[in-house]
Amino acid sequence: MKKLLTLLSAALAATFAQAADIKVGVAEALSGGAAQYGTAIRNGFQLAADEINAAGGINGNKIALVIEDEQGKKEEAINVFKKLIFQDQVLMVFGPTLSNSAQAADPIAQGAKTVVFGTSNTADGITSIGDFVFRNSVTEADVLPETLKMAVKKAGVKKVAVLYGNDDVFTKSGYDNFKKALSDLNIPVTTTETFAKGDVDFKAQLTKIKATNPDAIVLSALLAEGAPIMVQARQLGLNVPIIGGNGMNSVKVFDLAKERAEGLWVGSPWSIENQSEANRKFVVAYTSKFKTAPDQFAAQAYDGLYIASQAMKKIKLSGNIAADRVALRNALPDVKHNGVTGAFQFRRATDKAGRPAGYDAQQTAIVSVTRGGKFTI
Ligand code: 1QQ
Repeated sequence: MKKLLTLLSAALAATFAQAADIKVGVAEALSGGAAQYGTAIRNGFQLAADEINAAGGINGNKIALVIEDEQGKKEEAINVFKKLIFQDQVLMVFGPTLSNSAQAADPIAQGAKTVVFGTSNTADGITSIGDFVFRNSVTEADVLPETLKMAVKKAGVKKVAVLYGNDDVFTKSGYDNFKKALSDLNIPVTTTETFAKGDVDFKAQLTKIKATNPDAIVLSALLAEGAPIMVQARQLGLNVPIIGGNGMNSVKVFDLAKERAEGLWVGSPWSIENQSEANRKFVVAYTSKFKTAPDQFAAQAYDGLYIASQAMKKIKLSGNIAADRVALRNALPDVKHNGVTGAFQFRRATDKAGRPAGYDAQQTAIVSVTRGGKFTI
């Protein structure tokens, strides 16, 4: 009898311990080309979850990350979102890594009245999907004009060639925003060339670009194509600055393009050189846990979980998942956070008809350029 009681109480304790865990879905690209970003993002969430849990969790409840690999593919992102939301019954979902996948999968979360929080989606239109869609990644529309202005000023750029991927939501949106910013700054475009996902040889486009003698190349690409583009440009003697978007803003560019990654201009709120106490602590903790330096993708994810956890602390979890999901959505917009990416708050986005929709990041970007194998400001 005593044995039975002990067993029973152990089982009950396990049940309650589990019930008290707050399940948070993480759907990121952990394999394929986009894993260059997704791995750092997952690490950022893990570090933040460990810290938050060690400090008492969410009013005593632990955050339990449910991590899934969406492979950087639209279809997989949809599958993984369905699993996390309907099967695992997570409180909210972080991800997916690419805007291309977010555009396909976020409507699943919106339809299920579940917060979806992107920490790396920067294309136009993602938060237009609906009022459960949030992001703390600063959009291309906000960052690219700043990057361009700084590169123009510091590198004396008068005319540029444009190169972009025309089959991805993010690279196309980057192109649209570069085009607008170039026209606002009255900078002539010598030629506009395109490529597609999976391309490996960019010499035809780069040869055309070289013939137009630009002062810089404006590049909207993900790393898988962007890094070989930098290598091949330099091989062809095109040593002009390259002005990139969020896709090029990762230390992985040095692994992939080595010394040919020099002269790359990018913008983001986070810099490894930011000496704030929060950031110094983050860089040390991340490096010791993962044996590699963080990048802005890790930093955005880390801040993203802290932002969400503030909203979680404000709501009284009822155990009714539908009610808890709505309560979280309602608590999130007011969160302000001073994290490793600096001061953060949300800004309301609108849908295509101009009606209030989801929430974008309101943050300022820091522009940096690669020199000596580092992003420098
Ligand atoms: C997007 C991006 C990519 C660079 C994310 C990794 O910004 O797809 O929106």
